[in-house]
Amino acid sequence: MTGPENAVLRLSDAADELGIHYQTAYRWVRTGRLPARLVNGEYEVSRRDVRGVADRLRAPSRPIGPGPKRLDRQAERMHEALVAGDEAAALHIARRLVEEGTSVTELIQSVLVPPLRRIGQAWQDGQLAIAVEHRASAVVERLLGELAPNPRGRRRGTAMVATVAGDHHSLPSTMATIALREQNWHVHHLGANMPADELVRFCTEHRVDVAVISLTNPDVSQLAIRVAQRLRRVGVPTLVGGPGRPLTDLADDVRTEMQRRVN
Ligand code: B12
Repeated sequence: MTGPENAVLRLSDAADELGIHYQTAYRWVRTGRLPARLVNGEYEVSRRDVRGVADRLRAPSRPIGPGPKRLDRQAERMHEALVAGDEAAALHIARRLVEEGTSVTELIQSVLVPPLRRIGQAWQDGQLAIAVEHRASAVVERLLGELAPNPRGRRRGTAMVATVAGDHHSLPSTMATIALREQNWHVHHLGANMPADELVRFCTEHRVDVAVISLTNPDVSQLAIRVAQRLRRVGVPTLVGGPGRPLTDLADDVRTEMQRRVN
């Protein structure tokens, strides 16, 4: 499937690209499986959405996971477990959701990030001790270590994930690493606080296809942008991102960034 990510396709062309009959594509639009816009009586589909559907078709089938209400309830229980420092309970909640078919990326996004943000906010507002926040972050680090996915099949390419020098927020970079590994990327996770020169050298020496710089400390955002520019100059497509954009979109973002280089 080639062509710019933001191109708009007619439904019949989208069906061809997906290798399905027009009627099937039409049914998928009606049921919401393939997002489309009706323009002058004809459906239009973005290539980005076609690729998303194609990826889901290729992905190994999983049992259908718990719905948003259950995830919300479990996020509430996760919050209680993390505030109490109850690691066994936190691990139990996470393991059960994964057994029920939740992807680790979805678990991160829907069940771990909301309580972590709440805990962070409560610390900021002086309602929770810094020790409680640190303990919660440490529990999540270990929990993610336990659940780290290791999918089979051909790798999509090699990625590097890190934060730049001066950004000590390692947890978001661990999460980005997991999101990519779950999408079958081979990931070099260099962790937090990476000196710029070393980071650039590593990516060129290790034939990295895409670099992801996780940015949480706003004091170093200019440095992160400069490192991204240097990496792009040496031919490594690079994304810089942090709080705000969900990791469930990271694989799509990576593809768009790589496509930008091709075009
Ligand atoms: C834990 C923490 C720390 C720990 C980090 C420990 C660790 N191992 O990571 C320590 C103590 C080191 C720390 C230090 C500091 N911190 Co701090 N920290 C936090 C805290 C409480 C939680 C951060 C966290 O892990 N959140 C949970 C994560 C998982 O959620 P998230 O950030 O949304 O993460 C998502 C994205 O990052 C995304 N993502 C990750 N990579 C990528 C890449 C791409 C391309 C994309 C699209 C997405 C993406 O994935 C994650 C999941 O969706 C936050 C408070 C908060 N409300 O978040 C402050 C916070 C981030 N820290 C802050 C600050 C200012 C600091 C300090 C400068 C000083 C201070 N006030 O303590 C120092 C800086 C140290 C340094 N040099 O980096 C600020 C940032 C302010 C801002 N953004 O404007 C915050 C928001 C608190 C605040 N308001 O004061 N901190």
